Amino acid sequence: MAEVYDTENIFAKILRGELPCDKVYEDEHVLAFKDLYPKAPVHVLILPKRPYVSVTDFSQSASDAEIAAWIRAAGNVARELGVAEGGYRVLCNVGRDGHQEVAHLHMHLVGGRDLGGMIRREERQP
Ligand code: DGP
Repeated sequence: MAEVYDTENIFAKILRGELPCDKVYEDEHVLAFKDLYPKAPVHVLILPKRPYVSVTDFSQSASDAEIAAWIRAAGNVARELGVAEGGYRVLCNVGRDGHQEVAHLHMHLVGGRDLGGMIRREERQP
């Protein structure tokens, strides 16, 4: 089933120019801007401009050009912001278990410090 896109989500408003953002990259298919609540010295959100909820519908419905632009944008942002050499992390939160807060697909690109291990281990029962 196709995911229902809420046109009033906060990133839709940013993409329409109704709310401001601190833009770091833009092309025909992609907009990237700084996360308002950064978790590291570099924390950028990279969005396709068209309305996709998550990787799930993007991977099914986006054009090859959109998919290529999105991942190329990540590399461009990493190089531009100086984290390509030291390393960084890209991730997408999806849905409930992924704790996705904003229902417009976005890739987080974080870096500028040692990011530690990837995911907290599940607490073991005694
Ligand atoms: P996620 O859990 O993957 O949906 O993360 C959403 C991120 O969006 C979170 O790191 C905080 C960020 N964020 C929320 N509202 C705004 C906003 O209005 N502007 C910007 N730049 N970032 C926002």
